[in-house]
Amino acid sequence: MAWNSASRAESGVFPPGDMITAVATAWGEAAIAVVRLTGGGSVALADAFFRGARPLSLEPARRMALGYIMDGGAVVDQVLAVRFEYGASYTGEESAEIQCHGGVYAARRCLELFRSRGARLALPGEFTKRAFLSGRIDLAQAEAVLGVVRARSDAELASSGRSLQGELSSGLKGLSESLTALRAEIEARIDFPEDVGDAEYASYARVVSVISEKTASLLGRCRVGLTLANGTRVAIAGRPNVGKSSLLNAMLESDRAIVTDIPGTTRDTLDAALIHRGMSMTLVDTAGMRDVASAGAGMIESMGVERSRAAIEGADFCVLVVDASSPLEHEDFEAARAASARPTVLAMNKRDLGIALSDADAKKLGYFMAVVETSAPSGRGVNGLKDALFEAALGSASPYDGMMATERMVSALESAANCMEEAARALDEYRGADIAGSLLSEAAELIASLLGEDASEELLDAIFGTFCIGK
Ligand SMILES: Nc1nc2c(ncn2[C@@H]2O[C@H](COP(=O)(O)OP(=O)(O)O)[C@@H](O)[C@H]2O)c(=O)[nH]1
Ligand SMILES: [Mg+2]
Repeated sequence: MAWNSASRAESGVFPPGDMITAVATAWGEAAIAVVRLTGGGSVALADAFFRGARPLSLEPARRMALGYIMDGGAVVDQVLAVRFEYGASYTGEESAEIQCHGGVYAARRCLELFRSRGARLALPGEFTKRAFLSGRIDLAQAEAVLGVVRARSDAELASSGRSLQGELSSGLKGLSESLTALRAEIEARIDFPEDVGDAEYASYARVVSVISEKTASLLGRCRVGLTLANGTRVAIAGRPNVGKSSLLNAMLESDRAIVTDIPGTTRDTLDAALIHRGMSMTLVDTAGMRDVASAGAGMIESMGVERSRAAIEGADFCVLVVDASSPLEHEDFEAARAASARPTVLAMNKRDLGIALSDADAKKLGYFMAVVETSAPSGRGVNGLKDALFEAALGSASPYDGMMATERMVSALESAANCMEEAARALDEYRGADIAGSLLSEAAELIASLLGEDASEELLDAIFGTFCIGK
């Protein structure tokens, strides 16, 4: 079944009495726990258990009232309760929220009382889904809610905040309106092909290129938001003893990995999280590429080498570490070959011990996005290495330009951009306004889908199913 704003409004969204409830705060010991209740009849239901100076239904909306949750004659907890009116709540429905004392038990009892009188336990993301279905927020904003919940840095929070406040939505709406207007103009002329001359084609093409540019800029900002949300995975590769684990520790500013001068110390991969300039990275220390056959390595070590390869393949980027103070060895080339599976930054480590490697040597190893000189124990060059990785992931974009977006949004925007490009080509080649018109209409539909217009139940379930219960 498909939803759109018209059918939502006509159907009144939900049958009265479809009330859902959940504990909205994390389970565990805490100062307070919030129980949420939404749907027609929520306030009357809360009133069945709330005892304050007056019933909650007689309290002004959105004002906290002190009272008790009662189970028959017994006090469950002293609470603060608040009611929200239809059209002025998170979900858009009549709602109530109860703040119990923290810990799990009081909130759970309150939840059970609500369930005993007809509210059912909310599904993951169901409150936000209702906010979407009641037309309070669009799909781009709903997905941004999840971004806010999961944010790990200021930049991520800011990018989610921008999408939540509707910056992405209004960009998308603008694109969709321009596309629809242009398509209408083109289609109005299709029945009179003799009226569509060079001048018309050229003017349509100009409009398409303006819309394309706006799409590209929005897409760029969404890619930044997506990269921020996903974080980036960086494998640290190189032959044994070049200082991979030391570099990882220096980047983290903590002794996470074991460092020794015995080659082959790191035998398994190790993941560590780092946030640099608002972007979260997962650094993966690897065992080091060793020529397993000739080095007479044991079985554990050769498994480590296999895992290193897998770690590189599972990463977005690679740091190839070499010992800058000694000539390249066979195993450096081995490691460089493995690293070349991903865009790579070269770290010329042990710079403090002198420099034995030339630019020509570096070139022999392959192509690198950047070359950085480091000496891990002193931390020299380590910030430059982080910057190089940051730029590899985000290019010249500022993380503070990002707008929270999901994989689905970015790929739909990419497809829309492709449609526009093809439409522009069709117009350039005078291949017929009808082709351009239908490509533009496809682009408009893709963009509208991001706002959730005519979204299928399956898509909504897939999106909201990733939320937590109570959100
Ligand atoms: N002088 C110097 N020693 C380093 C540097 N980086 C690592 N080392 C030393 O090199 C040895 C091997 O380092 P480690 O990080 O375990 O290398 P891995 O096998 O590549 O992980 C240790 O003794 C480190 O202290 C560096 O930049 N300068
Ligand atoms: Mg190591």
